[in-house]
Amino acid sequence: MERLNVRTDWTREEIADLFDLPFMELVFRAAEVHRAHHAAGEVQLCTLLSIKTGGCPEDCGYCSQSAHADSGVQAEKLMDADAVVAAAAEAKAAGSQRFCMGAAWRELRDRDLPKVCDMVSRVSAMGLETCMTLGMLTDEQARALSDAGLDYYNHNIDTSPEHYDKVITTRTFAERLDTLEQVRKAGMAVCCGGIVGMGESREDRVGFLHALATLPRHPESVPVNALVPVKGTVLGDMWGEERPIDDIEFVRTVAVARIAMPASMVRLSAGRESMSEATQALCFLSGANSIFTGDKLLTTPNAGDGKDAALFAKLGLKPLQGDEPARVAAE
Ligand code: SAM
Ligand code: DTB
Ligand code: SF4
Repeated sequence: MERLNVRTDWTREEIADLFDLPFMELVFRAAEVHRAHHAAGEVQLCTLLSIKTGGCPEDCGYCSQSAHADSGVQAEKLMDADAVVAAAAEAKAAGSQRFCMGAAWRELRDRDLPKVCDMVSRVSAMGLETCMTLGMLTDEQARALSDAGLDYYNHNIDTSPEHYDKVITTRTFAERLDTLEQVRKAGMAVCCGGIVGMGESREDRVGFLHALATLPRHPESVPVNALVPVKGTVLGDMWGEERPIDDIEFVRTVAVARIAMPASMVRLSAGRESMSEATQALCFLSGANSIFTGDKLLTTPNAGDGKDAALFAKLGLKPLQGDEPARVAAE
């Protein structure tokens, strides 16, 4: 077992072999790795806020906020910092430990930098772990966000290098890796994951987790999203209400992520709303230890605090009580 052994030299075959394990064996091993590195009964609560919604020039085939989609999501301006701080206070009062702010941008513009830095420093001063996802960053922008106190930057690779071009054409896989490097250089922790259920193959899910687990340093936070099909997006229209992945294969993906990246937080992200309690329980058993709470993600509905509190009570889970947010030394 990979107890206390964080490796970045995984081969694709090793990742594929994990996926191929009998399901019970895979879940058992993932649970063992999880217990060796984390408090198994604790799950981090995160709140997500869309600080700038819609009108994005990118063509990500899953996204309701792409200007290429016909999803009905209206383009809005960047929110006022006061309104963001008020939403963060509500999130904290509801028990959230982490506050994630997302903007529908291809890249951050310098003219918006002071405003987003103001949001970061004020939310951070409330004792919340902070994360932002604003698209591509220059190295100066990454440094400014880090100096403002941003703990994590989210930038997903989304899928395998091979499947990537079938989902997004306006930004390359290599550009995603460049942005992650800027984030690392500026000393912020990395939040990086992707989406399953976009019509990718098992081999693509292997390639996706292999790409993450062989980064020079594992992302401290790994969101695993299940596609939320949105009408008017390429993928939403292709798959309708039905996700082309079954629950057991989704749990396998979470379990392999846990084994391959033992020390990372694995976030059961978008898609929980349409997941049974039993499937979510299997994800927690397999090492998922973070969720988005509240009744909305960025533009789509989420399970909601009431449902989550009931699920936690049923499963005997407790919200993670974090200490200091994870900061990493600049490289
Ligand atoms: N615009 C920024 C960017 O993409 O870099 C940040 C916001 S973007 C909405 C963040 C991530 O949310 C995407 O990379 C994708 O993994 C996930 N996401 C977006 N729409 C989704 C959907 N319909 N279902 C599941 N995950 C989704
Ligand atoms: C991530 O990987 N998932 C979150 C967060 N990072 C920004 C976003 C999920 C978005 C789901 C679709 C929506 O609500 O628009
Ligand atoms: Fe834009 Fe991000 Fe949506 Fe892609 S995922 S269209 S970059 S908001």
